[in-house]
Amino acid sequence: MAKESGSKPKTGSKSAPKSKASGIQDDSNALDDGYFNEEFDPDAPAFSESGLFGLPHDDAAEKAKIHLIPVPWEVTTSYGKGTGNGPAAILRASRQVDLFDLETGDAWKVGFYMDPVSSVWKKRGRTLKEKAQERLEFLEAGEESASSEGLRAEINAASDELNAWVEEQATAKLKAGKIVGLVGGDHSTPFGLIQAISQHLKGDFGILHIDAHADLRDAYQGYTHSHASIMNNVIEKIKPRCLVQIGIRDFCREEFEMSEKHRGRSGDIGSARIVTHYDRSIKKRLNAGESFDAIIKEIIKDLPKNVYVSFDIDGLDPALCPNTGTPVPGGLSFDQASGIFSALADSGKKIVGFDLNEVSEPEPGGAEWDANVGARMLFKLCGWTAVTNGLAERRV
Ligand SMILES: [Mn+2]
Repeated sequence: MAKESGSKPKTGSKSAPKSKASGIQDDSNALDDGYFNEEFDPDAPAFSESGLFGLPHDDAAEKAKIHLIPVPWEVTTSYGKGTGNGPAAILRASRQVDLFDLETGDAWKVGFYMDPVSSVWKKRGRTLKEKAQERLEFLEAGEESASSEGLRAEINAASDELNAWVEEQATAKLKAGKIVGLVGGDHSTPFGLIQAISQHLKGDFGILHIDAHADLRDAYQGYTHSHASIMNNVIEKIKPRCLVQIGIRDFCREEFEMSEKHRGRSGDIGSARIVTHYDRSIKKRLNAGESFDAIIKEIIKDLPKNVYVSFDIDGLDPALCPNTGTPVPGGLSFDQASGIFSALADSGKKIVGFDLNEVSEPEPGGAEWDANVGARMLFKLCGWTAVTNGLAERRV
């Protein structure tokens, strides 16, 4: 049963959770480093002011193994809006998520912690979004003018600053031995995190990119760090060992050609720079009777052991994210997407970091469906990250 936020937690009604009837070795000592005291009841309703997933936040920053950086930024989004408040919406919705998971068991015990949302970046993002809107009006009226060019330069400079800030936050956490994820915001936000992880691993990692869009544009509307250019920037400036894309169904010729140009031979680890698996190609194989599990198993063979997951929620069926910035028909089901993470675990790969982006806040008075799905996907990402790093035991 789902938990209700706002009700009083039943602290002290049970002792600390023990490793339960999972048929696996009791590893509760390995997981319990004191983050969760005896008062914490994982099955009780969450506090309305509690941390991510209703976990307590006293000492959480220090003790939790998985740290998330919220980035309330959507300056370059072009169509819908609301992803700037994604982190706050996900935090609220996350308190409804039950902690015990059929697949990852009690992985939550390693601690999943999200930093407070930066009010400085939130305010700055909001101001710049208005300026981007102003520039769009200039562009729609005709040519780029001196004043619209000034706005473009200002936004590009701010994006560089944001990337530097994210990189600095992430590097500090990596040095403190944390595993780092990021919650957007639009899809431009994880650049600094990917940069930090690349430096931490000396470039030895590949990217698994789940998205409706290829995000391979060489700048979009004049913005170097546009949400539509993230993977182009990552390929050109960070140079991971490879980029494997899943769910792609909305892209332009330039992006198609970039993918073709960089395509390596499938299965040849190291030479495969970009391998794009179009949604249509996967659906055709499913329609012809292949299993999703078999297809995914083959797809992830192109990835090296260290995998960074970049997850745009619009990679899912838009029924699961109707308010995202740029929804596209088609896409993955929730179970297919989380099945990709279990497939990574099956194949002995390690999730070295991740981002979840483009989750939208609810419309005023509307349901928080997008954030609910986003929070549950984030929980799966955190859980499988703990498992693939050997911090928690999977149940099945
Ligand atoms: Mn997208």
